[in-house]
Amino acid sequence: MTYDVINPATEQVVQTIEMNDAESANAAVQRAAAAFESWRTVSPADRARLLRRFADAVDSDIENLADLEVKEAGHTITNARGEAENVRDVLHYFAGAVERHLGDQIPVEGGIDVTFHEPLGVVGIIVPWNFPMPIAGWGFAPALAAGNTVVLKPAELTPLTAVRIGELAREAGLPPDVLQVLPGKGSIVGQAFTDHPRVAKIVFTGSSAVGKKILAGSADTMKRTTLELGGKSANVIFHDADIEQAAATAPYGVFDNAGQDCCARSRLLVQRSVFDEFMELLEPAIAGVRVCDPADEKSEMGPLISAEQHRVVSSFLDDGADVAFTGSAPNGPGYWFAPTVVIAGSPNDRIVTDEIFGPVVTVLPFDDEADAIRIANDSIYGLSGSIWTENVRRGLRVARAIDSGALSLNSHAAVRYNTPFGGFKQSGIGRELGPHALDSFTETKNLFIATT
Ligand code: TXE
Repeated sequence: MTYDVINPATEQVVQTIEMNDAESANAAVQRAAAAFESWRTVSPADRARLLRRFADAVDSDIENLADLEVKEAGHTITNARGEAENVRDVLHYFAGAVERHLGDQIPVEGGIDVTFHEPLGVVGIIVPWNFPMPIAGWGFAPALAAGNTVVLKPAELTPLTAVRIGELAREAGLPPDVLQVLPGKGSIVGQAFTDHPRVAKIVFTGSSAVGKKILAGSADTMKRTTLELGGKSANVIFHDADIEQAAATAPYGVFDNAGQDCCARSRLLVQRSVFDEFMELLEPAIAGVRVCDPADEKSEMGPLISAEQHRVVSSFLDDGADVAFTGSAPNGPGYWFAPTVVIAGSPNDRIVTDEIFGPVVTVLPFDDEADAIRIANDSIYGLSGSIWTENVRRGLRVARAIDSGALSLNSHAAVRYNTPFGGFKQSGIGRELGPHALDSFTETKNLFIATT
């Protein structure tokens, strides 16, 4: 079976790719299980050396990878370069981390007690289309560093960068079958990973619906899971914020990657006393977002990923949404959608509660700090969010009170390879990245050694 990868900015076919079936997915898992037996015995220092060579190979291919990301995902060229660099950096980070992943020596009676971090085995990584390169790297870099082997399924819409990264791994000298990239359908290849008894862990980023399916499907063989799912994060603007900066940056907190970002601050909470002032500043900021050909160095926002995603995002405005203002976007071809600001009606409206995954932000006024915290937490999700205030005490108080995994104060930057990332509530289970990520790719083994 083949699949046409479409450029979302032009609607032209970029490449036709061969899809794996369940049989080839199962065979790949068996090969990965065989490769694990030798990869687990490679010393951490030698694994680190190979991962650094892999990072160097990615580094020499950044322009090519970025070009593929622009074509298959519609990312702006500047973002796409940053995403390829992120794969390089995350490989270096976990190459460095694995030799510092220390066990414990615990005082006990009658002997010595020590702990080891043992690799899990085969890790299945299922990647979405919104950030194909970094999300793949956040899974395979710690998994490989810890001594696991990996089977990785990119999203149907965006397999090209993953396939190229798999080639770079081999060119850099990673042993065969240690990292296998298998384009295919979620319901076939992704499902095969979940069903296969030799897969020890699934790392999944995608919709909450599929995440729940994977969690249920993993129960039978007790697979470990890391799930990074949807979000409906809040950007909270207090009256004592730097209002100009908060308004100038608000578009980038939600419209990055055309809003197809699980961290998108798609609920804009503005204190009533500064509401009008803020909205007056927001309108020109939204108008200023440069939505154009993502290959253009000046582009700040590309198209949506597909005609289907365009239909889904448009449907949120079909229910009579109160649109305050919009930015601009090119006409077709391409799945373009102008940045759109909507004033919230009822807190139960779909546009307020559901992840839209497009460039639509809903504005909600609030009265005081308690009200802001209540609204921010009124969601089944808890992934990201921003708080804007010049009052440090307030900022810290509110940050502790919001049930969310990756917050920022007076900033929208919340995701870094060296800090933990993941969600509260239905935004997922577990944390990726940061100093503790290797824990979730290993089992702790305790050994007691008798001395008497
Ligand atoms: O996601 P899916 P879709 C949200 C976002 C978006 C919606 C739908 O709201 O509009 O989900 O996107 C694989 N077993 N997010 O349909 O289906 C699939 O092939 C195993 C948020 O693209 O969850 C792909 O590789 N795998 C999110 C991956 O799962 C299966 C990012 C994600 O696809 C499978 C993406 C199955 N049964 C979408 N079915 C985020 N957290 O950033 C599908 N897949």
